[in-house]
Parts: sequence; C-alpha cells; structure tokens
Amino acid sequence: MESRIIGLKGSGKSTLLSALAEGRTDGTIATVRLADERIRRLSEIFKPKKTVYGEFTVMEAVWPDATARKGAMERYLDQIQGAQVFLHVIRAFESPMLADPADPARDLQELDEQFILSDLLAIERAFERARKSPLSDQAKKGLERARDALENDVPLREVEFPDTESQQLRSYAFLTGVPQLLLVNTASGADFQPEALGELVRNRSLVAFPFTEAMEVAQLSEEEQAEFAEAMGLPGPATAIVTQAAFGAMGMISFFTVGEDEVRAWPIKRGTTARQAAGAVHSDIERGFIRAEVVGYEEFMERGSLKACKDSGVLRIEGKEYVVRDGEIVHYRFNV
Ligand SMILES: Nc1nc2c(ncn2[C@@H]2O[C@H](COP(=O)(O)OP(=O)(O)OP(=O)(O)O)[C@@H](O)[C@H]2O)c(=O)[nH]1
Ligand SMILES: [Mg+2]
Repeated sequence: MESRIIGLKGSGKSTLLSALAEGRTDGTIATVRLADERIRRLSEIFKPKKTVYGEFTVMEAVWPDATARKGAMERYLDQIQGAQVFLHVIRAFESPMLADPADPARDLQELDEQFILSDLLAIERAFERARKSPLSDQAKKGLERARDALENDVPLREVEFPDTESQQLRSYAFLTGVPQLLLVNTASGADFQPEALGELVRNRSLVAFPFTEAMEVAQLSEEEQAEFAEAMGLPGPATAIVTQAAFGAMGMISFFTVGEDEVRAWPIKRGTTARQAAGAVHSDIERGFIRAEVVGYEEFMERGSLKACKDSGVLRIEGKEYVVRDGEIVHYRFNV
C-alpha cells in the first residue's frame, strides 16, 4: 500500500515521517507496519516461525518553495501520483520559521483548492486532446460528471460514478479521487477542536496530536510507547493511530492466516469475496479454490484453537462468493 504525506511548507511532514518510521527512514520514505493488536495476540498463541503485519509505504512529498521556479507545482503534483491514500498534514502550531500565524482552516482550504484546480486542468487537457482523437461516450460522460462536481468544489472521492465511467476515468489518476486522512499537528498541550475546520473537513477522518511529541515517543521501545503516549496525553503511538486511520480511510480491512509457520495479516478492500481474497495469498489458491474455512477473531480468541472452533461448530465452511469480514481467520482448501 502506497501513501503520501502531503501538506504545506513547514507543517510537520518530515516530523510525522520520522515518528512513523521509528528510525527506519532514509529521509523521505519509510516502510511502516500496520499496527494490529490482533496479530500480536494470534502470534502469542501459534508461536509461528514468522509473523507478518500489513505494511504501508509512506513517502513525504515536499511542498514547493514560494521562490521555486516555474513548473515546481507540476513536479509536486507528479510526486504524489500513485498514492492510495494521502496523509494530509495541517499546521496548528506557531512556527518561528514561518511568517504566517497558524490558521488550519486557511491551509486546509488552500491545498484542497490546489487539488481541485489540478483535476480541472487535467480534464480540460483531456477535452482538448479529444479534438484530435475523440473520447468514448463513457469517458466523455465521466469527465463531464467529474467537471461538474469539481466546479461545485466537490472532490471526486465523494462522487459515485457508474462502473463504466469510473473504469474510463481511472487512467487520469485524479488527485481529489484519492481518500485522505487529515492529521492536525498541534502545539504540545494544546487541544484542537475539529469544529474549528467546520465544513472543510468534509467526510475525512481527522486526528490531532503534537507531532514533535509523537516523534519522541517513537524513539522508545514498543512496550514503552503505549505507556508514554498515554502519559503525554497522545491518542496512542503515532504508528498505531495513523496506520489504522489511514487503513480505514482507504476502505481496507484485514483477514488473517494462522499456523505454526506463519501468522499473517492480509490487507484487502472491504467487500472482497473469499475467492478474490485468496488471490492476495497466492494466485494458485484463487485458481484452485474449493472452499474457505472461516472463523471470526473474537470467536477464535474465546476458544483458543482451531480444533476447539471446529468442535464447537463456529468454524464455518464458506464458498467463493462469501464476503470476507475484518478480522476473520481464513483457511483455504484448494487444489492445483
Ligand atoms: N512547536 C512545534 N514545532 C513543530 C511541530 N512539528 C514540527 N515542528 C517544527 O516545524 C518545523 C518544520 O517541521 P517539518 O517536519 O520539517 O515540516 P515539513 O512539513 O516537513 O516542512 P517542509 O518539508 O519544509 O515543507 C521544524 O522545525 C519542526 O521542529 C510541533 O508539533 N510543534
Ligand atoms: Mg519536510
């Protein structure tokens, strides 16, 4: 999974990256583990040779300097292509390095407007090119629907396109189509009221905490992090808060495979069927799918072993169209 940290100059993007990376970063990019207490507990039960968490790639996209030469904004917009989720950083602390006082609403609005403009421009260019090589009807309809929304300040992630249109639009990789998580960087000890941003939040999840303190907590051992985060009044260690919220914003869930060799989390889109989900594990399992044996995480934890689940009848047999739910432990039967 790919994410990008976006946000205006000096908002705290690099600080967030180092808090998330817990020391494992080369400066602009880090691989961050998707915090999941359930995997840790399953691992305690199975004591597998290997425990695998979900992972995110997190990359900082550096906001262009006001003094940067022409084309800097275009390069910036290129840098953020390919992300499945944006971690949108908003400054709510007074910075000695910046002339402007903190104004989260102004900053949020500025970046949102940039994204809308960028998408409108892409649509305009698409219509221009269409004069030479015409667009399909579906593409044209999709682009018109997108333009109408954007002209009314509605980001494309809020627009429901018919399947035929959204397929046509995928190649444009519109910025406002990407889900966002709002991360407000507060001054330490300061409370942040999301109401301060009012309507601007739209339907995005929002988490507020002081990044500098989160970065300090991230230097500690795993055991100490939760304790210190609580003592400092943070909602939790940065990796836990941010990865879980980002995961939710993308509409992703996890299912688990368990055993003596490996306990592993598999991130999938909500709504994925058992057979499609098998493809995440191995294409052979998807192709040779026979059935899935499924038990919910809580049901499993109450019984403590797969055998006990089977004996008490909570281990279900599901077919290929079954929609996998968050936290389910899945064992595939397949033949190749
Ligand atoms: N007071 C305070 N200062 C912070 C906080 N977070 C970041 N800073 C400071 O603000 C400055 C900018 O932070 P960065 O993390 O480098 O911000 P950035 O968004 O990566 O900046 P650019 O990459 O230049 O756009 C640094 O001097 C930080 O120490 C915070 O929560 N409180
Ligand atoms: Mg930076």
